[in-house]
Amino acid sequence: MPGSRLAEVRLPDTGDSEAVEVIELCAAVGDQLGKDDTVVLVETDKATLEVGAPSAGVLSEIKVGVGDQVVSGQVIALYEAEAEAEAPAQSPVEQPRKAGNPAPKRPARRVPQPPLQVTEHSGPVYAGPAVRKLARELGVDLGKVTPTGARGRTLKDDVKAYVRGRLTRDEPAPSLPELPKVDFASFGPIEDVELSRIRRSSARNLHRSWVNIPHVTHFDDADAAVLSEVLTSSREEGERRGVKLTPLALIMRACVAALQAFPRVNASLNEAMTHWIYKHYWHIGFAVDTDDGLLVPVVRDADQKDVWTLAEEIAALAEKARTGQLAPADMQGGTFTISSLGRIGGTGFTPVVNGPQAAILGVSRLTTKPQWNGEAFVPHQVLPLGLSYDHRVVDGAEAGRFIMRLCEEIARVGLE
Ligand code: CAO
Repeated sequence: MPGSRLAEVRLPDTGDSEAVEVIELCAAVGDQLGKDDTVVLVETDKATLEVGAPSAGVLSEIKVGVGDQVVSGQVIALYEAEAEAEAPAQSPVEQPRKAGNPAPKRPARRVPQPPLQVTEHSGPVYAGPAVRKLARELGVDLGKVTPTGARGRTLKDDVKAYVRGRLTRDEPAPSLPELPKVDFASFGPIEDVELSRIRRSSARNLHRSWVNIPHVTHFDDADAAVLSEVLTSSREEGERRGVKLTPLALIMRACVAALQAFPRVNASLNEAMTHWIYKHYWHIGFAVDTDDGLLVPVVRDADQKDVWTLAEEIAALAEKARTGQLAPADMQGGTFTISSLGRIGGTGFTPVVNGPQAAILGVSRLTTKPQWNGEAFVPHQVLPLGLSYDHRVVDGAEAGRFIMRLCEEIARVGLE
């Protein structure tokens, strides 16, 4: 192409130290690309990323195929960049695509994604090379493994779960009875709506946590008089700072103090269940309710931030979650999670632990309850809490002490 030059499309920093898988080729050689038009889709554990052309041009070579594992910085494709475009070496920021939303404009031609292998056992097996390598090493027939990945893909965890199941076959099998299949349409009109990627991913994560983690939930009410007072008295300062203080920032601050006093609640069990991994950092995740499902961004180093900074970061991350802008790194490394349904309502609930974390705090609506003061019932403002924890990591008594401490921290929370 006269006046053009060969430029590269590289995989940007995915925030993942491991390779990620190419799940779709969205353009073909010869296609005219606009700036940021998607060339391939890659999938990390948490999100799907579109890798786009940094500038307009004509695609001349795609260096990867569906199922390939690629790493940050790797050249994905080459294209003849148009002369007027000042093309940087790589697209500056790749945003995860909000599931359910249409992809940005891209060339009409799409390369179909074939099944990677067909086995004689149970139909097509969709699995990447790393999964296949693991299966080969362990002598596992992938056709016998139940896939739990998006669109029926077999994941490494599925292979490991299959092997674990085989090894413990002589012991009482943790087999799950299947729910009955019901022909709903035979009882009345139905609508069949596909789940968004986020919903499918959170369904898998919740199921994995639920079946792997022995959950116990401990309930208590924290005295919320001071917390309410702080929220009211901080309004003016919040307006000055341009930050709205919500209960979550104060609760997060209190959680960090309690977690520091009870390090096991911030720990995880290793895979072999022989060691506790104590984390000397306090990265706190919080559940965000979005139109496309549940997302859990993480406030890093929450122990080093005052409540105003926490409030600012919570608001920014929640906004990113709701607009489909969270990067994988925003959702990684959490050591404890808070699920706050306070603004919605409810008197209590049992959140599901975000494994391999040890515990999750469910926060319900601030309310006023009668409390006996020795002579009479007096109104008492409380914040209802439900701490679900992995009973393999945290003992019941320890969880009880943790939540007592958390209640004390909430009862004296301040603006420091
Ligand atoms: N009790 C009473 N009111 C509460 C409250 C509580 N426990 N928590 C928050 N509120 C109030 C705030 O004070 C604020 O009130 P005003 O508008 O009158 O000032 C209002 O609710 C809105 O707060 P918010 O939601 O904007 O801010 P937040 O920091 O408390 O929460 C976030 C942020 C992202 C956690 C929340 O918006 C959200 O998405 N929650 C849903 C989480 C969820 O889906 N969990 C279920 C997961 S399954 O385990």
